[in-house]
Amino acid sequence: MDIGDRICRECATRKLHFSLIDPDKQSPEAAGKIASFVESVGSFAVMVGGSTLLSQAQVDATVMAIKRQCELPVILFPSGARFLSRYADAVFFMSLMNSRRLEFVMREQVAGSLFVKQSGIEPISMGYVIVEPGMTAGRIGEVDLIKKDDARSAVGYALAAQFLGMRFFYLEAGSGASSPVSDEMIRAVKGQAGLPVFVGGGIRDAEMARQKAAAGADIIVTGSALEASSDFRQRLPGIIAAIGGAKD
Ligand code: 1GP
Repeated sequence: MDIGDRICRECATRKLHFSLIDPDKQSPEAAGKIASFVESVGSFAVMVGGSTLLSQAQVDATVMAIKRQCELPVILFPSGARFLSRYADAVFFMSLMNSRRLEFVMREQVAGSLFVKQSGIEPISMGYVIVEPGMTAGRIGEVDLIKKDDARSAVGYALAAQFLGMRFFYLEAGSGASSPVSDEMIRAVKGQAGLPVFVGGGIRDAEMARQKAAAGADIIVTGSALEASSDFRQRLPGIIAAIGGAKD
């Protein structure tokens, strides 16, 4: 079964946690150790990506180190075609739907599509939108941020993603956001759209993760805090347990 199918099947019955590792934030070896840790505490997949990557070689080295140290699916979360790695299992083939730049909406996808086909990594289609505060991803992606309280726009993007045939939808507040996407926005999106919803950006503890899952998030993504703080390593099992216990 391919990875997209596995995610769909699993998130039909339970909430999932994905760990985001940014190759720019630590050495490949350290990334491998983080991946081994997140696997041991029940994260479902490792996403690899970031807004400030330097080279494909940097992504390749990080993906290979992760693959050496853990057996979770490794899914690219790319900021551009030049950061794809043939060593990953899959790629979120996503459009940054609320960017003002055609590059991030469609041109980078066109530039990377033949590489994805020839390397055999599995493309998993996703509509990706950035909500206030947006952080680095919002700035670099030249995004017309969705206002925090504008659930109606978020619903519009989610339905557009669904009608365009995308498989997943991602509500992103930006890595390191001071506050995550609101419960109201998640509830509104899940109330209207029929596709699994990722929520990430600024989710730092078990209670926040539980609330987002209870509001309807199917998949919770955490990233930067994991890289920066060993304290978070102690908290990650609690976050994963809280997501697992959450009810919509
Ligand atoms: C960023 O949503 C992810 O794309 C993760 O955000 O680094 O704040 O956990 P954090």
